[in-house]
Amino acid sequence: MKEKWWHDKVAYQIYPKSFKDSNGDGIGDIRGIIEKLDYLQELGIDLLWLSPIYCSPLADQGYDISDYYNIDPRFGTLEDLDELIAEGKKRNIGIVMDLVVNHCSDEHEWFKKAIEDPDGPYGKFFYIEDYKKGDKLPCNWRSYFGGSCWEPLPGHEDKLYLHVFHKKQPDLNWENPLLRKEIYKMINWWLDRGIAGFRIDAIINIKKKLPFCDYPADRADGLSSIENMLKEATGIGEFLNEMADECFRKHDSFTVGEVFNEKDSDLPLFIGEDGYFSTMFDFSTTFIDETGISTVEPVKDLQEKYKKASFKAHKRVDGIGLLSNIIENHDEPRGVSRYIPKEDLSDKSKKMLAGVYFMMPGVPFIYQGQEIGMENLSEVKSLSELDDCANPDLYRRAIEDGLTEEEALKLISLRSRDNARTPFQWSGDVNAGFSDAEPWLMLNPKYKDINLEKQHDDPESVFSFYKKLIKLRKDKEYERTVVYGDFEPYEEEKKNLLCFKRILDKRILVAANYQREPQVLELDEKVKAVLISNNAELAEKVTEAGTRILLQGYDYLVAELGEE
Ligand code: TEU
Ligand code: CA
Repeated sequence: MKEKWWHDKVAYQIYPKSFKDSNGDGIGDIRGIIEKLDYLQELGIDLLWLSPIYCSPLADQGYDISDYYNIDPRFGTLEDLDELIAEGKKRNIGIVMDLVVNHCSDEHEWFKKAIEDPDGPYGKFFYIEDYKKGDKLPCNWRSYFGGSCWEPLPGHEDKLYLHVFHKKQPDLNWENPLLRKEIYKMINWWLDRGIAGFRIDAIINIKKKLPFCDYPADRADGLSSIENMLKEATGIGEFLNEMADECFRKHDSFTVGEVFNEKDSDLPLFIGEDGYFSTMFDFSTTFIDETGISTVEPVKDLQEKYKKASFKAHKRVDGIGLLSNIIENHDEPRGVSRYIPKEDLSDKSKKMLAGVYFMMPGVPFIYQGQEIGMENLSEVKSLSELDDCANPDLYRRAIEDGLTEEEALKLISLRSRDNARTPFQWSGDVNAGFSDAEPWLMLNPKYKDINLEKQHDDPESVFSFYKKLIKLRKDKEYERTVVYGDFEPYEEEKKNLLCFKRILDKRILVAANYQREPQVLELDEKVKAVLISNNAELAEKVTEAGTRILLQGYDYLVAELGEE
C-alpha cells in the first residue's frame, strides 16, 4: 500500500450542537469546540470531523444546508471557524467538515429560485416532475424518513420535487453539469480555507436510476426502499471521479465516504490507491441487528455476528485500502449499549469493545462521548422528550409491525439517533457542564455517574483506557505494525473469542473474551510482553502462563509475540 499522510491518524467526530456551549444558549458551538481543543489534544486526536455547522433550518440537524458558504449563527461565525482551523493547526489537529451534497435545504436560494421558475436554470438543479392531481406518482420510492419521496413543489399544483430524505431536503440533480460545477467550486473554497478534508454524506444517493420507475413494494405502504433503486443505479463513478479530480486530489485532502451497498468490484475504485475517497466507513456491524422488522428482542449470537461482520469487512479490503472504523456515530445508538449485552455492561466490557475495533486495520474514529463510555437513553417516556426527525417513522413502523405502544417506545430508546445526540457529559454538575442554560436536547440521566470529570484523573477509567489505546497506536515501536500490519484472524471458530494478529516488523496479538464466562486461549507462539490490558492481573500472569491463557469474562489484551 502506498503510504499516505492520513494512514496513522486517529479521528474524532464532533456533533457540534451537543459538544460544548460557550455562550449559554443551550446549543453547542464553535467556540465551545475551541475551548476543548486542549482536551482533544490530550486524548491524542489528529483529525476532527464536525457534523454540519453551515446555515440551516435544522430540520435534519444541519444536514439540510441553506447556505454552503456560511456558518449558522447558532454555531458561530466564519471567523470562529478560521480560529478553530488555526488553533487546530497549532495542535496538529486537522479539521474535517461534513460535505452534504446529495441534497440541500428547501430554504437554499437555489430551491427558492427553482420555485420561482421551475423551468429556469435552477429548476434543473433539482428533480422536478410534472404531475396531475389523481395521477400516479413518478415512482414509489420511500424516503429514508418514511412516506413518499415526492412532495408538491410549493406554489405549483402541477409539479412535484424529489427528496430521498426529509421533505425539507430536496435532492440535487447531479446529472446537471452546472450543478456539479457549483458544488466543486464550493468544495474548493473550503479546502482553500485550510481544512484537512471532508466526511462525505449519503453520497451513494447522488446517482439515481432514471427514468423514474417503481420497484416492488416492500411494506404495507405500497412503497419501495430506496435501496432497491440504488442497486440498479450505475455510473456514480463518473461523478465521484470528477469530484476527486476537481477538488480532493489537487489538495491531497483526507476524505471519508459514507458509503453503503458498494459492490466488491467497486472497492478499488472507492478506496484504492487513487480512489475517489481516502477511506470509507465500515458499517458492517451496524447491520447485525437490523432485521427489517421492528423488534425489541436482543440479537441472537450478537458476539459471533459482530466478529464475523468486522473480520469479513477487513478481509474484504485487504490489499486494497483502509476502512474507517467506528462503534457509533450521530446516526446510530451508542456502541456500548448496542454491542454489549445489557447485563454485562461495565467499564471492563466497554474497554474491551474499544480495544477490539481500535486495533483493527484502518482509521479509528471516536464519536464524542464514546471515550467516556456514554450509553443509550434507557427509558424514553414519550416521543416529545426527543427531537430527531427520524423518530416518528421509527415509532410508526414499530406499531405497524405489531409492537405495543410501550414496546415502540422501548424501541426508540434502543434505536433512536437521539441516543448519540444528547449533550456531552463533561461533569456531574448542572447540565452536565455542557451549558449554563437548559440544553436543546435532554441530558442522558446517567450523567452523574458517567462524566469526564469523574474519569479524567482515574487511571482505571474508560477515558484513560482510550488514551492508552491511542498512545499505543502512536508508539514508534509498534505504530507501523498497527497501521500497516497484516490482519490475521486467530481461532476464529472459537465461540465468543475475538482474536487476531497484526503482523509486520512486530507480531502483535489482540485477544478479547467477548462473554461473561471465562475461556482458555491456546496460543501457537509465546507472549513477549503485554502492551495493554483491561485486567491488571491478567497482564501480570500472561508472560508466565506460556501459551495457555485463561481469559476471564470480557478480558482484553494486546501483546507482543515472540521470544524474549
Ligand atoms: O445519513 C445517511 C443515511 O443513509 C442514514 O444513516 C440515515 O441517517 C438513516 O437511514 C435515517 O434514519 C446521513 C447523515 O449521517 C444523517 O445524519 C442525515 O440525516 C442524512 O445523511 C441526510 O443528510
Ligand atoms: Ca451556544
